[in-house]
Amino acid sequence: MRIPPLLRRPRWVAWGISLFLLLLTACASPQNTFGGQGDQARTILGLYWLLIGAALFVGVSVIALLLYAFFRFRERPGAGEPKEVHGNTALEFAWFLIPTIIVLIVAIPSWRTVFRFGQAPPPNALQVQVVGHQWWWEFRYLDYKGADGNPLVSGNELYLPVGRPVALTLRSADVIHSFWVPRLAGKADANPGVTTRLTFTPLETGTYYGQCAEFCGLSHALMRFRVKVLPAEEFERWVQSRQAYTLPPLAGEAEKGWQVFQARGCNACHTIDGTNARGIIGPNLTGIASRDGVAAMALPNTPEDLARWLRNPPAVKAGSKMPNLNLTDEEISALVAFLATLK
Ligand code: HEC
Ligand SMILES: [Cu+2]
Repeated sequence: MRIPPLLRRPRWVAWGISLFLLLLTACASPQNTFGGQGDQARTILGLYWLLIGAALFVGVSVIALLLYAFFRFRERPGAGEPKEVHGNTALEFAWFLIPTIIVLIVAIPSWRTVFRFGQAPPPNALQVQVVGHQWWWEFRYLDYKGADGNPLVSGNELYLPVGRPVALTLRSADVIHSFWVPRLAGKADANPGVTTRLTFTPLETGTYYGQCAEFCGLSHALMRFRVKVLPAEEFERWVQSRQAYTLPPLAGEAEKGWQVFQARGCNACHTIDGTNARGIIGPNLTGIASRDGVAAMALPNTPEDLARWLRNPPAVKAGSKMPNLNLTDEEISALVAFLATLK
């Protein structure tokens, strides 16, 4: 068998294979629009395949007809002048009708999807208010009141029960942000002064990665979050534990850290449920120890990274609204020990 010329160059083959493998790595990404673990993401994915199908059909047919015309009607010796034609009613009718049908096949389901997800949320939907901040996310569970009578709040991690529709109302405390969890739903802008809505149903339990999808300043790329979709009972347990939250018994370093927390004014900006720390400038720190990351997932949640954050926040996230508080090493390690108790 003859080997095609391209395959006779091993280096090219190696490049081709590496490029293909590189493309494949994109498939495993946690922020993948091909996941479809939410009803909205799944429906949009269906539309996507329909569109790709229609585009492939058009592309392949046009190229095939073109190739046919090239070879069928190419100049042949002694064939003389080609025949001139003036219009062909059947052909013209066909190339009006076929594209119209294709446009309708694509447009009708798209239209229906837009209207389906634009409807008012069902009455059993969980109501959560999402507030975008430079550069972190606040989630307020309007259906559940904490011990102080205000809605429960979580920072940078949204907890949802699986299979129940969730009605998000979004706004921003400063500039325009965009809430996006590719595996669950489409994007929704969070604007200052205007409320937008996003309703979807998470279909599978798991941890889903989200990301601000609208440029919102220096640390926009570090404005990430996670959605934890839990079995219904586990979600209820989370709500109950949050409603009854109090500081665990503190001793040693952790006890000292709680003193530093109050003395250094952390409580002016941060809330810890069940304590006198009621600040609302920064994320609610209740349960920070069980979070996947710190500073809107800019860093993993390890003692070393937490210490790095506390030592100089703007060095981790340019422009951070948490200032460098010039904490001493002792203060930092006491704070890290204290924060580790907030499960
Ligand atoms: C002037 C207000 C302010 C003060 C004071 C402040 N913080 Fe913050 N803090 C913030 C803001 C705003 C963020 C969010 C920054 C970001 O992610 O961009 C933050 C983030 C954090 C985070 C990460 C939270 C998360 O959800 O990932 C921790 C932990 C934290 N602060 C601890 C502290 C401690 C401990 C102190 C006291 C030594 C303190 N902060 C003092 C405003 C403040
Ligand atoms: Cu943003």
